[in-house]
Order: sequence, then C-alpha cells, then structure tokens
Amino acid sequence: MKYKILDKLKEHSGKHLPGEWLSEILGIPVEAIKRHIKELKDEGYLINSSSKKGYNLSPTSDILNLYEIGFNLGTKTLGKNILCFDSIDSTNNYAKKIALEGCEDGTLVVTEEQTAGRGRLGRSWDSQNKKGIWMSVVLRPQISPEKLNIITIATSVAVTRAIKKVTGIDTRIKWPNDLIVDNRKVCGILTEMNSEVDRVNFVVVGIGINVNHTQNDFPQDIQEIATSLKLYSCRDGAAEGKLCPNFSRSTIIRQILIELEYMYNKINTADTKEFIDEWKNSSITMGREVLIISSTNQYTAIAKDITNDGKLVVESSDGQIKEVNSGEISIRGIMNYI
Ligand code: BTX
Repeated sequence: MKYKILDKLKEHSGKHLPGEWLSEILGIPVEAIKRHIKELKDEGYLINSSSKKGYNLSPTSDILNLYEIGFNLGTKTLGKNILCFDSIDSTNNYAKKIALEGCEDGTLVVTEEQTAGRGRLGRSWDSQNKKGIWMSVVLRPQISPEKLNIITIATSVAVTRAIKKVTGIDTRIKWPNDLIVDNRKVCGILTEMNSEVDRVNFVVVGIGINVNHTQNDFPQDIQEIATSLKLYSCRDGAAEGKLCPNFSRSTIIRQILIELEYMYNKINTADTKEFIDEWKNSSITMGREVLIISSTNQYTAIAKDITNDGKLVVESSDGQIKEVNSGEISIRGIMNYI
C-alpha cells in the first residue's frame, strides 16, 4: 500500500496531496496513510508533511529499491528480475553465483555498497555506500565466446546514452571499458563470461558509476583520476551560485536497462553497426597512440577502427594492421590514467 501512496505522490509531483484525499481514493483510513508516510520517510523518501496542505514528495529523493528501479521501466527482458542489497561483496560475484544456479536472462543485481568491488585484472573498485551505482546484469547472449567484447562495447554505449539522457553530461569512452569526463574516470565496466568452447553460457556485465561523490570522498590513491557525475555537473554551476542538479540513481539505472536491452537485441540479431559507429564517435581512443601489452610482446600503435564484432584495429609503427581483442591484451592510452 505504501507504494500506491508513492504512485499518487509521483503522479501529482510538485503538488501537496491532503491525507483525506489519499484516504478516500485508496480506501484506507487517514491513520493508515500517516503510518505508511512515516514508513516511506524511514526508507529515506523526502516527504514534506503539512497539516493544512497534506503531503508532497521532494524530487531530490535518491532511493535505490525495487519500486524505484521498476517504476515505468517497460523493458521485456532486462530488469524483469531485480535483486537489491544494502551491502554485498561484489554484485558481479553474486550475479555469477545466481547465473550458475540458472537465474533468468536480464536479471539485475544492485547494491548501495560493495565491500570488495572488483575491477579488471585483480584490481579493486571503490564502491562506497550510497555514493554510486554498483550493478550487474546477467545476460545469455547468442554469441560465440570470442565475440565477448561486443558486450562491453554495447554496454559502454548504453551507459553513455543513459548518462546523457538523464544528466545531460557527455562522457567519452576509453577502450575498452572506461567512461571519462574531464579526463577523469566516472564509470568502469567489468564483463565476465562463463562459456563452453563454442557457446556462451552467460555473461555478467558489471557497471560502476560514481554519482554522488565529492572529491574528498575518493580514497587518496584515486583522487587524481576519479570524478563523479555530481562533481562534474556542479563545477560551473557552483561557481555561479546555482543549485547543483540532483540525479536519482534509480533513474539512471532504469535508463541503462532500457538502452542496454535495445543493444542486446541488436547483438542477438548480429546488427551491431549502429552502436559500433556511436562508440567510435564517443571514443577518445580512436586515432590515438596506444601501448599494447600482450603476453608475448609489447608495442605502440595507432588505434584505427573497430570491427563489427568488437575488435580494435590498430596500425603498428612498421605499418602492419592488426586486430586486437581486449580479452588477451591490456592497452594503455598515453593519458595519465589507466
Ligand atoms: P579497471 O581495472 O579498468 O579499473 C580499476 C582501477 O580504477 C583501480 O585500480 C583504480 O585505479 C581505479 N578506481 C578504483 N575505483 C574507482 C572508482 N570508484 N572510480 C574511478 N576509478 C576507480 C574497471 O576496472 C571496472 C570496474 C567495474 C566495477 C563494477 S561495480 C559493479 C560490479 N561489481 C564489481 O565487483 N565490479 C563491477
């Protein structure tokens, strides 16, 4: 019932709704309305209560729960099954566990905090309580294992689109899995796979986005390389004395699910050109010198293109054109972040 009250507050956002009116249309006593409003406030919803005017929901509430993420979601596969936690070691770990147990395609795992958030190659990912979006999606794509990189590429385009639509911020993509604003990392993507020789059983796509951090919230070792959506969007406004915009993490997650579902369908029908082109336009890697470190050798090359199945095309200094796959190599740009 409390979420039915929330539906009404959202439907009439910006207005005050009298308790008596809510009581009448929801068919429960005014006392019950009061009790549910208190429960919603305890969950963190910012609701103004006035004995004369009634209740009004503040648009600055930033709550992560099933109701908020599922509100008007409208997807067919992604986010049909959502698991929300207050704290967990890593959403990728949990998603892999339930994927092995057979959870459905598109299952979302999301948490307020990760105690052992992971990056690539054994690196850690700082995932503080309520500061960001720490989420993983289980996918069961119809692709062969060597095409795994297309999932990371689709995800980086989906997140880029979602951030732009919800916050207006333009992020740039750094191969293979970082989103950058202002030369700093605002998002990292960790794609992990379970496969047979020629068949993918499942892929877990982990997405970490810094949203609510101030610069001092970041640990010392990443202060110089990390930023958050709020920090970036406040930069100019704060100087001009404007109020900083408020993004709800649930709205961004919802939009990511919508965008990623669109691209997931494209991947399953091998129709990747549209988002590959978009990736190229948003990429800061294209045309730049990159250092390629493979298990056998190391060389610099120029990033030239990306294939329709997600491999980076590079030209080495001796003029050779090669296709490289992020699964087997590590690439560092010449900029001062990894
Ligand atoms: P990565 O290996 O490219 O980046 C990891 C590196 O990024 C770290 O070594 C550190 O230098 C820096 N770093 C750590 N935390 C942050 C942060 N919050 N913001 C900016 N830079 C940071 C990137 O790996 C992939 C990260 C995926 C994280 C998601 S969160 C949900 C899911 N669960 C999980 O355990 N991982 C993924």
